[in-house]
Amino acid sequence: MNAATKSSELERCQLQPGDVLLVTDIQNDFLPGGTLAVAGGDEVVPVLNRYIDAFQAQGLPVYATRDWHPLRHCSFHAQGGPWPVHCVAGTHGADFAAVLTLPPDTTVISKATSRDREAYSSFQGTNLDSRLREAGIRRLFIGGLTTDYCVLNTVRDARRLGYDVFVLADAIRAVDVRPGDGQRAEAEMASLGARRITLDGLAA
Ligand code: VGL
Ligand code: ZN
Repeated sequence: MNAATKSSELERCQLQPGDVLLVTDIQNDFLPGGTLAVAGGDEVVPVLNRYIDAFQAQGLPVYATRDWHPLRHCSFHAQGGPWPVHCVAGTHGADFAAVLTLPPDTTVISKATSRDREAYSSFQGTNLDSRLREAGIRRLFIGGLTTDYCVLNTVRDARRLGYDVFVLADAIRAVDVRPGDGQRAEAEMASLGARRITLDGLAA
């Protein structure tokens, strides 16, 4: 158990209609062996599979986001950006991890698809908000990669847009470019009113 999940502020919660699971960027390039591997990124996959089972068991929807960059995306080193080449659309590195058990009816949201624009939030430049509204979604359960970029920025937008947010504290990992970035991101999300749960906190 990592330091984050030891926090006392974990909640319990019962899944209900209007809930959605948002599986964030579980793509080969963010996992060990990938070009932008996140430490422990593989550890969240079996946990997310259990969240997927829990949502499926209740007939609740699962959405999966993916970083989906064109070649020469502005975020890549050769273009002056902060990152190595990663998650180029249509490549193996951009594929969802094979061990992730996404349901066949998963809604896939691709982000950061324009060459000259970075988008860490899954709401930015996508139709995620309208998809969720059309589906009557009120509460967003978000896990995946990375705590300090996509998860953080998606939670910021979700709270601004009025969604209730639960961060899956046992199913996120940070890039931690600067040590402590992941911890600071978790603190900011909590300050924005995002609640934290773990698998144990999901009532059957
Ligand atoms: C992300 C780094 C680079 C993310 C995307 O989705 O968290 N992080 N590109
Ligand atoms: Zn990216």
